Amino acid sequence: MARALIVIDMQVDFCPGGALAVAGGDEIMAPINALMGDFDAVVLTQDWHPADHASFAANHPGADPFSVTQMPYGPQVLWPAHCVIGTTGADFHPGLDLSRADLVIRKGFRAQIDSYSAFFENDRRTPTGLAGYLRDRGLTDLSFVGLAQDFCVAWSAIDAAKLGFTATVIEGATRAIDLDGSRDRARADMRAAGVILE
Ligand code: VGL
Ligand code: ZN
Repeated sequence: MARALIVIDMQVDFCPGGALAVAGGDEIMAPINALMGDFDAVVLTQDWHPADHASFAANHPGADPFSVTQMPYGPQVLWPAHCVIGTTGADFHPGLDLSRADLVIRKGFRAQIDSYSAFFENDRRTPTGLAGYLRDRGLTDLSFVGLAQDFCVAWSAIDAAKLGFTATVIEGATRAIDLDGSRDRARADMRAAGVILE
């Protein structure tokens, strides 16, 4: 049984001062770096959106950031523009140790569809390819850390459990956006899906 640490979206825009800052996002850099040595593999995800991405409120005239719209694939929160391809905000936070990463997987690069999960885009059907990579390497036991606990971390961990991986979220190495109770909901959804919260 080989173990992978999946580090979700530790990028400039999700840390204090960034376009979609998660409170305390920078506090988890050191704990995440310290965890890397305990695993057989380290995978980083990188939220990676074109400027015309459909998840940006600015691309929906009259819509406020953090409002919800209907997409062909279901409800979608409209975010402030963030992690735009080629901008500093899309870079990994300078405090993150990149030297141990075996794989960087980018997600959200299609303009018409968001991708919270590291495994499937928000239509819940389009795979990112990560499951195949992990299975090919025999990495069956996955621990999730990073940002944001109630969106990309939760969706990734729930998909991992559904796909048959052992999925753990190391809560002390995550921080949440907490939009209208989304943190509590995400924790309940993760538990219901068989994700271990530790
Ligand atoms: C995320 C909202 C939009 C995340 C990414 O990393 O949790 N949240 N894009
Ligand atoms: Zn995003």
